[in-house]
Amino acid sequence: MKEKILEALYQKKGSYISGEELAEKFNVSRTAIWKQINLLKKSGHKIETANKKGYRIVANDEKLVAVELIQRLETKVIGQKMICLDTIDSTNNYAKKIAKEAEDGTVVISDEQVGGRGRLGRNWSSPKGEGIWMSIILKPDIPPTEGSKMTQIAAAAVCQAIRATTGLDVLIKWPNDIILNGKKVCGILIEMSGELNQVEYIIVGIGVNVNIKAFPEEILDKATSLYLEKKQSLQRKELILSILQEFEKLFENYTVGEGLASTIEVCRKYSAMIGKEIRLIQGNREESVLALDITEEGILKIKRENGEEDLILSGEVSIRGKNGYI
Ligand code: BTX
Repeated sequence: MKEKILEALYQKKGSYISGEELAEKFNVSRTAIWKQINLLKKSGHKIETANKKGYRIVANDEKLVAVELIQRLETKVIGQKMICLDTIDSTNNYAKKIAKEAEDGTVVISDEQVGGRGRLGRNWSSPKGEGIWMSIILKPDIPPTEGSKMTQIAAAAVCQAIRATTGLDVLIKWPNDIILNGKKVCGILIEMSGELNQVEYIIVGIGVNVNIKAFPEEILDKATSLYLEKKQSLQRKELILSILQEFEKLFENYTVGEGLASTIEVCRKYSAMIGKEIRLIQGNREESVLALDITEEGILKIKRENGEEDLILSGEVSIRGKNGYI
C-alpha cells in the first residue's frame, strides 16, 4: 500500500491530497494512511502535511523514486517498469534473479551497491547516492552472438546522454567504458542467459560516477566523476531519463530497422581510440597497435607493427592508452 500511496501523491504533482480521499481510495482508515505516510517519510520521501488539506509530495532531487521517474520518462518499453532500491549487492545480480518473470525493458536502480561488479570478477565501486547504478533487462529475439552489440548500444546511449545533459566532452573507450579527460567515468557490464540459438534475457549493467567526490586509493589514477570534472553537483534523475531514452532509440533502430548503423556512428564520432596508438593486453601478452576503426558490427579494427590488420572482439582483450589509462 505504501507504494500505491506514493503513486497517488506523485500523480497530484505537488498539490495536496486529503487523508480522507486516500483512505477512501484504498479502503482503509485515515490512521492507516497516516501510518504509511510516516513510513514513507522515514525511508527518505519528503511529504508535507497541512491541516485540513492533507499531504503533498515535495520535490526531492536526491531520492530516486520509480513512479516519479516513470511519469517523466519518454519511452515505450525501456524503464516503463522500474524498481528503485536503497541498497543491494549488485543491480545486475538483482536483475538476474527477477529476469525470468520480469517484463522486457524492466530497469533496476539502486542508490548504493555493496558488491558492484565489473568484468571478469572485478569490483565496481558504487557509493551511496553518488552515482547511477542500474541494470536494464532485455528479452530480444536474437542469438547470443549478438549480445556484445548491446555494449556498443549502451556505450553510445550513455555517451550521448552525458553530453546532452552536462555538456561534458565524454568519449567512448571501446568496448565498454566512457571516459572523461582520460579517466573512466562510466562502465558497462553485459550479462546474458540463453541457449545456443536464442537469448533468454540480457542484463545491461550501467554504472556512472555522477557526484562522487573522492575515489579509493587503488583507482584514483583511472577513475573520475562528472562532479570532479564539472565542479558542480548534477541531478542523477535527468541523466537516468536521458540514458534510458537514448538507449531505447538506438536499441529500437537495432531491432526493427537499420541494425547498428546509428550506434556505430556515435561510437566512431566519439571514439577515444580511433587513429591512436594503443596497447592491447591479453593475459600477460602486451602489444602496441594502431586503432583503425570500429566496424559496422562493433568490432575493433587494428593495425599491428608489422603492418597486418586484424579484428579484435570485445571480451578478448584489455586496452590502454600508450602512456596511461587511455
Ligand atoms: P571493468 O572490468 O571494465 O572495470 C572494472 C575496473 O574499473 C576495476 O577493476 C577498477 O580498477 C575500476 N573501477 C572500479 N570502480 C570504478 C568506478 N566507480 N569508476 C571507475 N573505475 C572503477 C566495468 O568493468 C563495468 C562496470 C559496470 C558497473 C555496473 S553498475 C550497475 C551494474 N551492476 C553491477 O554490479 N555492475 C554494473
